[in-house]
Amino acid sequence: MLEIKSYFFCCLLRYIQSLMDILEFLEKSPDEQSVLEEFVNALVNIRNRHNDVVPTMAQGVIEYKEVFGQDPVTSQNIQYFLDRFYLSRISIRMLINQHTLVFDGATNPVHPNTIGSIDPHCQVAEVVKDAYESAKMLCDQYYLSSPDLVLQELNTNNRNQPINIVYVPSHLYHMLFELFKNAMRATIENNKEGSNLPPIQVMVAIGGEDLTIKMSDRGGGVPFRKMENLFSYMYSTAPKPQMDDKQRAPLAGFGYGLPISRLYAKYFQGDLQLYSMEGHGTDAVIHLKALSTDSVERLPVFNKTARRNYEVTQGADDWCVPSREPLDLAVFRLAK
Ligand code: W6P
Repeated sequence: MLEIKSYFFCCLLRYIQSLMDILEFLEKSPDEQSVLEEFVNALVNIRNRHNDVVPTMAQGVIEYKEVFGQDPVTSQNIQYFLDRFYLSRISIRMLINQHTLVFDGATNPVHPNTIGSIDPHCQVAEVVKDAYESAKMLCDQYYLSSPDLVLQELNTNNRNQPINIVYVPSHLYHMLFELFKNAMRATIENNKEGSNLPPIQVMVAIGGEDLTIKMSDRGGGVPFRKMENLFSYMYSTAPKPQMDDKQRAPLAGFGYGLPISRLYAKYFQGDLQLYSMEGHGTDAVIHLKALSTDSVERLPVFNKTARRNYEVTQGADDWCVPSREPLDLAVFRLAK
């Protein structure tokens, strides 16, 4: 038990340290240049201190499972806590990044028009291509082939203009990279013998309210019963596979890529959803706000409702026949 808690306590101690680092500045004058520089250094220090929070928490969940096993109630509680915890983390790190970049004074030579990490004209298709190329590189390394990309843009608002929105390109890249890795792995695993891999199709559309990105693969899909697990912190963590060769890291399949990508989408009032047709393939859809006035920060608050979520122990399921592995499949697997 002590060992399990140590991962979480380790994180907690670091948050206390960071709070104390910040409180130091209460007595200092923001008008002094040296204090401003010190503050930026403190922020950089804090950011680095918390770099590995996600893998550390994941390790805690893995060890919890080894001792107590996994059950739907615990899974739901962990889901509730980590979704809110990681959304807060996305927010505070965005704020730190923004401060350090803006107070650094230098413009980004590659993207001179960005304001901190925000691009007022983020060209969505360009980010799609970048994320595709990075995932393709990993895929080629691991599988020695990769599916093509078919990218289509529908700008009904402004014909012939590349679709662009005010957004944080690194967030969009993070989501797309994660989706591409999953789509590529499914495509290859489902077309083992075939030399003609079906391409991954991406459609970008913008309307009056929404910007939507749909990524379709023909990777055979995921059974409906298992869809929820793709976003589960408890069910999607497995011990890190032993990698003898760093060059051949598996493409996806462990870690928190999908749930955290969904949080990035939700952070600016969007969402990320998966629709699958088992036997065919999967559509991953990122919904974002087209208008910057709608893209406001979405943050968890700690109020009575939140407190109740931590206090009340969930009752038993009130539906008969719990969803489980189909029996014949389980028997089939044992027979194999
Ligand atoms: C799959 C599973 C998945 C997750 C996320 C994105 C695409 C896909 N395709 O088969």
